Amino acid sequence: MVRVIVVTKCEDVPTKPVDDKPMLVYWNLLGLVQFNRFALIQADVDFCDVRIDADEPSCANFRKCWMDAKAGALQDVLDFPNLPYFLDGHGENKIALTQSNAILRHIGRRYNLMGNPCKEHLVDMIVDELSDVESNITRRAYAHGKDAIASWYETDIPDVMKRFLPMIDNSFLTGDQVSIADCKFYSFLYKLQLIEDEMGGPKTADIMNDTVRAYMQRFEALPRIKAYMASPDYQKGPLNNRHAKWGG
Ligand SMILES: N[C@@H](CCC(=O)N[C@@H](CS)C(=O)NCC(=O)O)C(=O)O
Repeated sequence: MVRVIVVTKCEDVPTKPVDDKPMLVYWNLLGLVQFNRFALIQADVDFCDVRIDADEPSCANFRKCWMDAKAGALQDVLDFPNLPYFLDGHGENKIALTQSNAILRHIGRRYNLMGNPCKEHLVDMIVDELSDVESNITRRAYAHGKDAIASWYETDIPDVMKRFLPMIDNSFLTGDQVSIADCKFYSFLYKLQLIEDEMGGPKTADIMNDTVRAYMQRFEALPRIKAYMASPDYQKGPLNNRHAKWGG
């Protein structure tokens, strides 16, 4: 079960779990958090999905709510204050984590979402590989905009997908069991789909092909993911903050 909380005031940025529920905190967007939300949902964790509203880029308070909390109360809570962050437990059992992949791995280990135990090394590798690839989208979205993303998509993505395709033929990435790598990969494919839609449909031969579509449907058909996606708690966008040149 998920409880969504939208935060607009610095003092509401969480410094500890509320009602003993784990808290996943990020901007009010998908960016580096959608895959962590999927992982918590698939693991059936009762958690708070805290979304900090950055406000309008033109306003004096833009991102201020977060920046004030980061410079203030969170200094003693997080070793490396950043977004996203994840809080769970108290006292000796306290977890306070930043780095989206560290959070994802923590969820994977704690809630048995690492897939087949013989393939955990592949899960680790895929998660980091996807971060490298996705950083191309983020960088271009904030610094350049739509055309730069479209041309990167056309030149680089066919080769990226060629490497993933053999892994997803009739299965999840590392076999029959879904893992955190699938949460991250689905969220990556979701971004590719947005890019294609933005480009007015597929311009590059066969990236979102039958195998990819079947894989996405396999993930979407997981009962908890399916129920989540049909609920008002599921966030479809935006991808980026409002000051981005694309996806904001
Ligand atoms: N490598 C970090 C990157 C974190 C990051 O760049 N966070 C951005 C949002 S995508 C942010 O706005 N952080 C808040 C800050 O820099 O104060 C991760 O994967 O979590």
